[in-house]
Amino acid sequence: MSLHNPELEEFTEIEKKQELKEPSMYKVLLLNDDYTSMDFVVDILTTVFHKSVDEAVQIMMNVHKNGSGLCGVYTYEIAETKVETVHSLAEENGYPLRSTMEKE
Ligand code: TYC
Repeated sequence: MSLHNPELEEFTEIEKKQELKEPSMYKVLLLNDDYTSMDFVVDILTTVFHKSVDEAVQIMMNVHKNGSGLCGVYTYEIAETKVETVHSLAEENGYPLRSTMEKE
């Protein structure tokens, strides 16, 4: 079936090329807000993003001053899971903290 369908042949060629490439990488960013406590953001950065306390404080202050900041760069599924984890922990703790992902 597929051998005589030129559209499908082209599609499988593109797929083959994509499989040979390195995976696309995604930045995970934290966004500032006026209500999430600084301590909670530092906890998120140490537990979800595995930063040292010093680095977590630096990133948190950068987000606080500049509106957003980089937490890490991951493959699509890992980045998506980090964003979801930040949102569930924030909701469980009553904070509006938001996180987003951006293709590099
Ligand atoms: N702006 C918050 C405050 O003053 C702290 C904060 C930092 C919130 C980083 C979110 O991603 C954030 N309590």
